[in-house]
Amino acid sequence: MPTYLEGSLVAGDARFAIVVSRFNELITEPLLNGALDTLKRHGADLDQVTVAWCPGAYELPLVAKRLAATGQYDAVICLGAVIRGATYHFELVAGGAGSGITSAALDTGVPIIFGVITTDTIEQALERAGTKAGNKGSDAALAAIETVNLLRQIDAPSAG
Ligand code: INI
Repeated sequence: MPTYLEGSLVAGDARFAIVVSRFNELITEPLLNGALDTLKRHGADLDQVTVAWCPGAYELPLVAKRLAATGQYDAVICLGAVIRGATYHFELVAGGAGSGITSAALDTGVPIIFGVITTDTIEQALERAGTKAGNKGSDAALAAIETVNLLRQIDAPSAG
């Protein structure tokens, strides 16, 4: 019989930071609201949540890594929107955010969640920011809670 490890979706006492980019704020503000709402509905104390605004998606990894390195957070959620139609250097910004977030998480051992929308058009981005295709900020918050609890399970199998 295998041993299954699964993180619950109960936030409990976990401490979260959110880094959100100002670029495309029309999209990123609803992502932030979705993330906060989901954290709250899963039991997190919003008074313990830190929100850091950064200029653009390209800056997300550094700010997230710095927050993770403080040791004050169990997970850091990165929220941004990179839209190809408006970005000639789309691959550079989106790729930099993605690879930087991966490195930051692996370097610090703290879950750093990729809640960055990458789309061709602003309409597609809006669909993923609380309209017909859900809210990627909310999805990112769920991923943060689940990953924190999964890591706790690995570290101490009776927890999380
Ligand atoms: N930043 C974004 O978050 N999304 C974008 O679509 C975008 N565009 O279009 O360029 C963008 N650029 C800014 C970038 O993230 C940095 O803030 C900037 O290059 C300074 O380092």
